[in-house]
Amino acid sequence: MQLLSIQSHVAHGYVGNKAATFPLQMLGWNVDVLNTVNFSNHTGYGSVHGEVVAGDKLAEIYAGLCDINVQYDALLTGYIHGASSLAAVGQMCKAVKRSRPQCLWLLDPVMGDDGQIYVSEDVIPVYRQLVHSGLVDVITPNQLELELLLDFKITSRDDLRRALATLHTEHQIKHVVISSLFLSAQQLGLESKGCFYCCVSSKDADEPILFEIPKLDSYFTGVGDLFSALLLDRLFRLQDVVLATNQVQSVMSRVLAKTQRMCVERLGGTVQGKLGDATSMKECELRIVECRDLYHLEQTDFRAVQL
Ligand code: PXL
Repeated sequence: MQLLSIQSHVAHGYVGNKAATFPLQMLGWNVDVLNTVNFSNHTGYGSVHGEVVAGDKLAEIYAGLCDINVQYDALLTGYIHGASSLAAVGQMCKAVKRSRPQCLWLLDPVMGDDGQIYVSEDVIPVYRQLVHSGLVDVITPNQLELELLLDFKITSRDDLRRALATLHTEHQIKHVVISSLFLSAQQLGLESKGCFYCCVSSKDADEPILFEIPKLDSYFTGVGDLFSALLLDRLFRLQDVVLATNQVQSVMSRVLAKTQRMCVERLGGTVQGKLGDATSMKECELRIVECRDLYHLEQTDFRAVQL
C-alpha cells in the first residue's frame, strides 16, 4: 500500500507528517512524505524557526515522483501554510485522482482550532475551490474549519445539518467526518454528559450520526493529524466510515489517555499545555512512539446517535 502524505515537518515534536508517518508505517503503509514547511516545532510554542516550502518547490518534487511513475493508493493532505503551496498541492492531487480515480484522497483542511488560526488566511478560498473540485473523497474539518470552509457559523443542530447537506450536494464530498464539534449537548438537543461530539456524514447514507466521546481535561497539538492518518487507513480497509471512525476514536482515546498519563508523570499533577509556553508545550507532545502498540486496535467504544 503506497501513500503520499503532504503535511508539515517539525524537527521537534509530533504534528503534521511527524504525527502521521510512523503510525501509518506501523499499519503497513509505504509513506512518501512531502513536507510543506520545515519548522523547528509547532506554532503553539510561541517561537518557531524555519521556512515554508513555496508552491513551485513542492511542484518540483512532485514532477520527480511523476518521472519515476509512483502509483498511489491514497493521498493525505494536511497542514499547508499558504495559498501558493496549497494551490500547488491541489494541482498535484487533482492530477493523481484524474489518472487513478480509485486512489482515496483524505483532505484535512488544517487551519486552526480553539478559535485560533495557525495558517495564512489566504488558504481559505483555495480550500473552498478544492473541496468543490468533486475529486476529494473525505474531509475531516473540526468545527472552526467547517465554518471557515462554508463561511457561516454553526450554532445549532439545524446549522450543522445544513452544512453537511451543502458539502454532499453542492460539493460532491462523499464523506465528512467532523473530528470535534464545539457545539454543546444542549445546542445539539442532547442530554449533557461532559462529552464532545464527533460527527460522521456520508452522501449515500440516510442520516448523519454523532459519537459522544468523554472529554479529557487537556489540550494536545497534532491530535487532528493523527486522527486523519488513522482514519484514512481504516477507511481504506473497511469502506464503512461510521465503523472506521468509531475504531479510530477508540484508538485516539487510548493514545490521549497514555499521553496524558506520561505528561502528568513529567509535570507532576498538571497537564495543561499553555499556548506560547515552550516548557509546558514540550511535555504535552503526543507520545507517538510510546503508543506504537495501539494503532492497530479494532475496539468500537462509542455508540452512534442520530444527529
Ligand atoms: O496539528 C496542526 C499543526 C500542524 N503543523 C504545524 C502546526 C500545527 C498546529 O499548531 O504548527 C507546523
